[in-house]
Amino acid sequence: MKPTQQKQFDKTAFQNSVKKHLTSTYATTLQTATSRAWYLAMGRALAELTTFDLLETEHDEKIRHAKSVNYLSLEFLIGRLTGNNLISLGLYSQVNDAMNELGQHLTDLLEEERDPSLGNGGLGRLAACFMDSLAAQEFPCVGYGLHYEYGLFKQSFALGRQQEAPDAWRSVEGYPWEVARPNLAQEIGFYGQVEVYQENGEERRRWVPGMTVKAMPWDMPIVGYESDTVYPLRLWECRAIAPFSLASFNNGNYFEAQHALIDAGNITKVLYPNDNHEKGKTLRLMQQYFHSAASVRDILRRHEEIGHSLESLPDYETIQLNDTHPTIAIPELMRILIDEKGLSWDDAWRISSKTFAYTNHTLLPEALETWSEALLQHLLPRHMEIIYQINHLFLKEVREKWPGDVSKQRKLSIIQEGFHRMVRMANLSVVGSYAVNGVAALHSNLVKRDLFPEFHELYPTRLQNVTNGITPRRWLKFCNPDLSELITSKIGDQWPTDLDQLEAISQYADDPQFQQQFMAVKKANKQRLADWVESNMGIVLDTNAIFDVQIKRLHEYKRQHLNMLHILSLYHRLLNEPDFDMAPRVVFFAAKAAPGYHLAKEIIYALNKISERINGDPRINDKLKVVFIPDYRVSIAEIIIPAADVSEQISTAGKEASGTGNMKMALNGALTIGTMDGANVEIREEVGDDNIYIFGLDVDQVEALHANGYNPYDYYHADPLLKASLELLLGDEFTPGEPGKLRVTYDSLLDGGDPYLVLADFAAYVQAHEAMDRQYRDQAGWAKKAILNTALVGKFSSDRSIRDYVNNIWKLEAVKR
Ligand code: 26W
Repeated sequence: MKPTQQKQFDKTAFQNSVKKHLTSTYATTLQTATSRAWYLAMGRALAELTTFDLLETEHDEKIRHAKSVNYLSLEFLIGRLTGNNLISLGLYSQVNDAMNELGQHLTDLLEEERDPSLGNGGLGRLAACFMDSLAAQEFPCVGYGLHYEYGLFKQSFALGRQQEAPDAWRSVEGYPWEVARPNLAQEIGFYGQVEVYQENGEERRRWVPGMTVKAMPWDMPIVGYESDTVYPLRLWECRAIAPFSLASFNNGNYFEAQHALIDAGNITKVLYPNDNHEKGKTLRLMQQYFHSAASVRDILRRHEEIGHSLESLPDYETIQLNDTHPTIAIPELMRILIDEKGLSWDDAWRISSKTFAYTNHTLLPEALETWSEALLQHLLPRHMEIIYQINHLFLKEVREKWPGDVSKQRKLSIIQEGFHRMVRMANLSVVGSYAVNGVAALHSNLVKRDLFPEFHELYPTRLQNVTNGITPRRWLKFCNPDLSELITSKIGDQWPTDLDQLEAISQYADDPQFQQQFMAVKKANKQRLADWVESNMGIVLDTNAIFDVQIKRLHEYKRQHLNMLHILSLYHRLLNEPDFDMAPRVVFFAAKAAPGYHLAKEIIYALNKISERINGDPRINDKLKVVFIPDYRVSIAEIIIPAADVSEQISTAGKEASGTGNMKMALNGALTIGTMDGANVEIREEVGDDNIYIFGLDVDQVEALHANGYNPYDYYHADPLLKASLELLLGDEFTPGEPGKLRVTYDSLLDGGDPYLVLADFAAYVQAHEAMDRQYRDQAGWAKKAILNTALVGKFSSDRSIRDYVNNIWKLEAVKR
């Protein structure tokens, strides 16, 4: 608990601060201020408290001299901060009262905050949960990311098709929680050439950039739950160097080729919206280097400011690479140590290779980053030299291990040979890191078996597993206050920092009164979601129906189209089988598609069209509804997740590294229907086979089916329900008067070869849903399973994930202030 902070809260001073910000920061009056102005002023007043603690934490001698983790990520999908920070500060009810006295409703003000959507999906949200767990457990840390002017695009639908609009999350007023740190700004170079010169009879090299920009840090406060510790999430913004470099202007460099065309302000203008698909764009590589270079310099500044030697860097700082996006930090640190600090190659490599660790988040080949050697050479000429040298020394090791085996060298080389030579960032990450981890047990095993088998032979202790987790503060305590209260009434209030305690709830799983209370909470959460849907989309829902939820990025491997086929099968049976009965069901989707991912956008279109038709079809008697919620983001997830009865986790086995939405919904009492993929495997281990609906091919069966030559038509011809469901996509059932408008999805599943085996898993999926449908009609039995899901998923707290990193990889200690 945080008695000091609570005692220190001075209501009158706080209210005065809010009023002062209203007038002097936002130039309005108490009488005329809008809700938005009240929210902003309240945010600034609260941020004053956290900025104070941020600086106290930064200057704390114990923390300065302890080992820290630096979490480098191009994405931090933090979501709204105000409500969450109020809970962490332990000030929710006091601020609620203080604002009430000013005539404002806290819940309304919280709705005024725009989500900072500075991430695409799982990887970015994981980074945000990890920051929360680091601060909560008081592990010294800094998150390093980018201060995008525009986050992930806003999604809307026009005639069922996805439209993208820029996401100006800071609006014109700026974001109240961020604080500029101009004293910590850095200069970052690009382009130019490498100069060779002599010093003390030795040949040395230095990079002379052709273009220099400024990295301006903004700190977001990460407030430790019920502690005074506030660690920074430091986001770099790119600015032109003012006014501009006169020297380079004069010698003609300034307007050299494309350098001048790329305005410095472009570098952090917008988050790339690709998820699991790498595009090789120059500006993206510039973002990556800009982020890595600014962060590495800041880490070295902190290290050297307290007087530590460079040799001791790995004893005080560890750098976690969130996928390969920040991997250029490895050659950047090498370059600084050798060229700027004068260390030998061997000394620099010893330091660097004990400092970096790398997390792999995906096995999809199209997501593994490679950069063109020519592009790297042009943009970062000195880094390219260093990569060659790393590769040269590494290939020597490979030759010693496998003498004469050229194929091994070709496969493991950091440089991929060919007409266009490419730099493989994953290989560079493995070679340059002291630890590499996957994000769920199954995934980590596949990393060893399929992705990096030779690396695993070469470095048998390097590859590890850390199963992902989610923060129970945001994903239960904050988003589901009624369930949190019910839990606390039974087992006390310590579970948010020790989620394994939830297991004690399982003793009530058979208790009719508790079952009834648990389901009443679920019902209220379903009503909250139904109200949102009615007022924002005009669709009326029955909260007695099964709320069946699939919320995640739109991707073929996640198989939203398998879910679509299930909906089509239900629709077909409702219309054609007089005896068919089903519990009423609402199927929810929320998903953004990468703007250039054509098939994903067609699937969204098809789902919207299907929804329109089914929801308005009187023949099916409201038995089935389909709701595609637009603009999926953290704040809407906070409404959907507590309301889910069924959690759809139906990726092709072997494709979803972990998933984290699966954990969030199970924690909030949803039953999972899922494949043996990612963390589903471990969720099943925890909740038990009776409390989860596992179906379909496993990894080995998927592999065997592909090896034997998969033909989707075999399934199409053999299964009349599948055939009928698919054929609904061909006519004009959902696009009246315009037949064939949904055939892109149909074609991908048949002539397109169905690469993710949707047809092969269809029958098993339908069966699993039938079993759930039967179970739902026995509400007591359902309640028991739902309760056991909440009770038995304590393992998936990100506090546990962070402790795994701390104990097995980072080796650092908590520091209490
Ligand atoms: C360069 C293009 C690109 C962009 C993003 C490639 C890859 C990514 C991410 C690694 C994709 C991603 O978010 N992966 C997800 O990471 C989560 C956190 O570990 C996992 O839970 C998800 O299973 C995984 O898909």
